[in-house]
Amino acid sequence: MTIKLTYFNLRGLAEHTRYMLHIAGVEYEDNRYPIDVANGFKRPEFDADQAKGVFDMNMGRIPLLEIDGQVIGQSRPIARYVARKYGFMGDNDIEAAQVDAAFEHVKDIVDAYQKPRSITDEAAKKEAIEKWFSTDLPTWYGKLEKSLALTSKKDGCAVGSKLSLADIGIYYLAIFFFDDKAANKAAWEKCPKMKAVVEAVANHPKVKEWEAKRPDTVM
Ligand SMILES: N[C@@H](CCC(=O)N[C@@H](CS)C(=O)NCC(=O)O)C(=O)O
Repeated sequence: MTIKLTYFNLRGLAEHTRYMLHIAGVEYEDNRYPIDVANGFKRPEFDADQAKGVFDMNMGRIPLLEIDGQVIGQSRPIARYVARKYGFMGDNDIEAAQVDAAFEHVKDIVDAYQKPRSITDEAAKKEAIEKWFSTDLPTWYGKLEKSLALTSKKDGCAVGSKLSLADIGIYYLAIFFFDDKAANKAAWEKCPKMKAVVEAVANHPKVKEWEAKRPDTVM
């Protein structure tokens, strides 16, 4: 089987999948389009292929996953496909749905952050972002914590008793997603279940190996 994951040379929307493929020891082509983030996100090679229709299956966008020439679009269906195929969806159908739900909880938090982030007035934005990290995010994490208490069967696992896509999603949110990493950490460190998940993923030997090996990118 040949597997090719296409995205920019960024973590972005492909990294959950890259973590799982690396942890599972799957051989795949990690195809990365160059992108110059510092200069207005220029990506001439991507633009040329987009114009040629290379990404038409995915409405002109990436990531794309190709398995023996068959193409899947959309980052979350790609992540779920890989999670199902390589054992990151829990131990049964209920756990699979719970993993999926926890992955959506994380997305809800990410989506909620877009509101303060997109305020155009600079002073109002600063105030809203301060409130986000001091009040809103701790509230979200408190809710996530209560949910994990009901789905986790082992310390360090969001759902059931094995590493899942939910753990990868929570870890990514805790470590890489927010610009203000210190304020984010101050919030999740107060949530023991979430903290245990973050630490379990961070200390996974294959996660450490991937983070040491992967290209160093700004996002
Ligand atoms: N909902 C899609 C969004 C995909 C998306 O917006 N990809 C961006 C890169 S992060 C893209 O390819 N944009 C096309 C462009 O910039 O022209 C997903 O999660 O995969």
